[in-house]
Amino acid sequence: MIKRVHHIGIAVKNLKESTALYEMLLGVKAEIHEASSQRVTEACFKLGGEVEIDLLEPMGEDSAVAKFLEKRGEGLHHIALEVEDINAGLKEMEHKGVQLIDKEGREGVAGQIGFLHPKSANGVLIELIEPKDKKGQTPSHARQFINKFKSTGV
Ligand code: CMX
Repeated sequence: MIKRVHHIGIAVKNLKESTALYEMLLGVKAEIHEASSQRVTEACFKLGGEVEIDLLEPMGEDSAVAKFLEKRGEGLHHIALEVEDINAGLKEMEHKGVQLIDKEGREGVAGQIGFLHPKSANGVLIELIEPKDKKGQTPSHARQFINKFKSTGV
């Protein structure tokens, strides 16, 4: 059900300085996005089309990343794992007894996302993501529609 590591999120205090540092370290230019739903500005490094590294600077002092920086300082914030269908992925985790932060997927910059609680994963925050740029695949809302028709025998 888990397809691959989609991205790794790193919390930083100063996005401008950290972006310059990681552009030097990784040898690629970052794309900058404002993810207001997650209350972060992020610098996204696409590495050869595979795993991405995202630097996250908080928007606002009471945001999740601001609280993280205050408690733990800069460093690994979350690991994002790609799934085919966000709601099916979250449901499967719940059936396995994993504590969820999100019961259903919500809109993120790169697709539908949902978080598992770090208490259920040895202190690591895990994000499930159903990317929106899956080429040649049916989006989950369309799959749900198709499955509904199949189940009614139409
Ligand atoms: N990784 C590991 N542990 C984390 C964590 C993280 N990213 N964030 C918080 N924690 C830990 C805290 O250190 C704390 O541990 P202790 O109880 O041992 O002290 C515990 O979780 C509770 O933390 P808190 O500061 O009291 O914060 P809350 O309980 O209010 O919230 C969490 C914690 C994980 C539920 C919340 O941060 C959350 O909902 N996160 C998901 C959304 C998110 O992080 N969005 C940011 C951007 C993501 C993106 O851009 O993709």
